[in-house]
Amino acid sequence: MAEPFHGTDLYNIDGLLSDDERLVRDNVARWVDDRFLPVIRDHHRNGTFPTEMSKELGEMGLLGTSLKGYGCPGLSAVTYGLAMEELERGDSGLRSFCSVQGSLAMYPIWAYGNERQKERFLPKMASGELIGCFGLTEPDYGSDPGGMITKAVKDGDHYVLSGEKLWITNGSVSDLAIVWAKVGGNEAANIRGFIVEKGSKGFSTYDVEGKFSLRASVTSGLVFDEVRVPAANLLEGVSGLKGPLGCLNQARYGIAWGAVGAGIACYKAALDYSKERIQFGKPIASFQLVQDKLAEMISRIVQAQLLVLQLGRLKDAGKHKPVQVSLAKRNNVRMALEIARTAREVLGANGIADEYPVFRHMTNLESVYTYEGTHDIHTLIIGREVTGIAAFE
Ligand code: TGC
Ligand code: FAD
Repeated sequence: MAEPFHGTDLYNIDGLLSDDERLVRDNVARWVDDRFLPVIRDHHRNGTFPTEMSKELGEMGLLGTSLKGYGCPGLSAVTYGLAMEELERGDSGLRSFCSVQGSLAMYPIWAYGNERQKERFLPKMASGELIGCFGLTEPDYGSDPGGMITKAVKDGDHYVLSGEKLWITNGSVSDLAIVWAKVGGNEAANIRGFIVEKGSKGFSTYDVEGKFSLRASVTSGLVFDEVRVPAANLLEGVSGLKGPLGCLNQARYGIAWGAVGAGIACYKAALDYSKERIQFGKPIASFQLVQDKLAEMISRIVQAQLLVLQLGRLKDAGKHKPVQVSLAKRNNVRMALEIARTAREVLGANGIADEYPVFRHMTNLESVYTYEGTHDIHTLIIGREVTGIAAFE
């Protein structure tokens, strides 16, 4: 069994981790190397995700990693982040699967649901027996989810749900969807969350075809044609946009770590390749221009690792703020995307072939740059924090 690659640790960041944190990270790293990397190329070519691996992910504690109780592992935020970094070293689609399950489908039940809902759904979701998705984005409302038009009308002991959600990760393979809809008027304050179960009459899904990015991830549309959802499936504990945004804080945190993994995969591919590829009679690694690229990549990775580690420590101490999550997501995803593009250049023509992971990561990262709040939306969140002036409209 190969040892996990730690060749980016120029700053002994390993020494800042506890034994338990390293243990979980190394176990996830081995699983990614032994179980996931051998199959990802075919899944990427075929546009499929190995959903059957969900139970293995559950056994490793990667579904709802930092949630406590109800069969969830209750591990630290840093441990969760390290695990996401290793998963995304495999593929952004793998980290997406776990982000959506843990942070966007389980978290709202855990944070806003009642005891009955938690006991009914969370243990089976933690084990990977039940899969969930998160329906916030609509065809006409992406960055501005407060404008959503999906609505839920109370009718006796049910709500009748009508509308459509688009770009929903895991949508068509999910047993349940967390769906955000307005009850009453058009104000964002009326947004409520519902657990919509697969098989509900009037609830259908379709898959987005022709994706060039996140090919090894299921992306779907959800259609609600007067779906009768039992009132018992309302998430009672929250109303307004802060419900879904609270979930996004968790998922964006995981992405900030995950992007480091994608960056490391591309850096390692470029480093290895540059030592083996001979041009003008020498390994290309001996040319100053190539070393400049490698030095830039490793510098950016170290900075990103230190950023998320400090964010994780703040989160574990209960002292982090959403704007810090925005800053880390924005910084680290751009870092990873730029590293992927540079690594592609170092690999020359081989950079566009799927024998190497670089182009796959590069195209994946285009989605990661856009979802969970686009790069520019996070710019505006930071801008609002530092100026006190919102520039969204
Ligand atoms: P704004 O006035 O700022 O806030 C409305 C209410 O929400 C509260 N709030 C937050 N609460 C928790 N966490 C946060 N990060 C929060 N940010 C704001 C706020 O306090 C307020 O509460 P209250 O009590 O006063 O009502 O809202 P706004 O309409 O101005 O919007 C702000 C904006 C643009 C930043 C927000 O809409 C936004 O973040 N837009 C981006 C949308 C987005 O990220 N969508 C992601 C969809 S899910 C996804 O992409 C999954 S990909 C999954 C994968 O495969 O990994
Ligand atoms: P738009 O909001 O239309 O933005 C288009 C461009 O305009 C962007 O560059 C944006 O930055 C810019 N822009 C928008 N508003 C402003 C502004 N005020 N100021 C300056 N620039 C602005 N959503 C879910 O709910 N659940 C999921 O599971 C999910 N999974 C996804 C998986 C994939 C593969 C992808 C690609 C998306 C997924 N999404 C999901 C949707 C994702 O969150 C949205 O794509 C994202 O929020 C952006 O919305 P949009 O695509 O409609 O872009």
